Amino acid sequence: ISIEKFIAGIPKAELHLHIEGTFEPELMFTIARRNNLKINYSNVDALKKAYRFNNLQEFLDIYYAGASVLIHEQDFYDLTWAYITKVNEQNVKHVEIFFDPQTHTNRGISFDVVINGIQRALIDGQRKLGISFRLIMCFLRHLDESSAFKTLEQALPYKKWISGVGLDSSEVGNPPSKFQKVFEKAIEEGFLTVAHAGEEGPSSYIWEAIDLLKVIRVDHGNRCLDDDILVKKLANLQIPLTLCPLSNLELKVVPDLKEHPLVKMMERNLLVTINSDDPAYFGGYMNENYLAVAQALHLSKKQIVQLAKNSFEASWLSKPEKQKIM
Ligand code: ES4
Ligand code: ZN
Repeated sequence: ISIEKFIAGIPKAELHLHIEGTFEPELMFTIARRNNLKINYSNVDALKKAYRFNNLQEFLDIYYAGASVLIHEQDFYDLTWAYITKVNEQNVKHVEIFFDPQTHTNRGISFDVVINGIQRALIDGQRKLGISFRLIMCFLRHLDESSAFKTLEQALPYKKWISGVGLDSSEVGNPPSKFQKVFEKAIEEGFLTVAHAGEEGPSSYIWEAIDLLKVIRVDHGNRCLDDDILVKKLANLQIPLTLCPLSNLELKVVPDLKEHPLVKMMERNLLVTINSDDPAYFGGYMNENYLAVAQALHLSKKQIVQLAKNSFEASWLSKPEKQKIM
């Protein structure tokens, strides 16, 4: 059995996925046209050619521009449903997805429109395809604390749909400490917490995410290997890291997948998982991410199975739900 088929056959969970990052160029043009909006590129091929990034910020500029054609609830439904059908083909059984409300509310789209479209597609995915899900609301860290507080207020009526809050966007210069009070309030309101940390930022940002934001999972966390005490803490507490190999390659977080820290992390007993981050922009969904690291790092079948097991272990499914799937 080929490594491709082996990976495709294993049930997997996706824990680090920005729904706005699943916006495929073809769907982007379709939705732009029906909303009478112009895209800065003349066609799908021209748009795809722009997907070459030297760092996180160059990607974010294009990602926010792409998301700006999403206007109606049906647009958010179509975006999410396209992702769900894609993961269904890849034997992904459970997804925990991020959405960025401020990307939309800042251009006049109401919070309700965004969450209603996403939630309805997730419910359909559960009913029709048996894919379970959690929804995580991310604050944009390049915006200020008061904007994050306002977003948290808007989320309160939807508490039963939102399992947790996260932190994404431009990392360097926007440390977790900037959002300590917002996360404190979110925890009081019953949300779980995660944060992007140590993608481009230093290992001290991972410490802040754990100590100040009380995160129970770290998104990326690549830079933790710079700090031996931090590695021991993450391993002892089995705080999961949601790694995104093709994202790291495309954003030049690693120069080559052969340099990816995944195996070093496994050797240090860290609970690491493989995820796709923004698959429409980085050239691969879950199976492509697994395959790319399996080939670059010569992973054994045992290691691949371990990574898939980790994805359920690190998920927010309840114990009985985990036992049913794993
Ligand atoms: C993101 Cl790869 C990445 N890093 C930080 N913020 C993000 N938002 C969407 N993708
Ligand atoms: Zn991310």
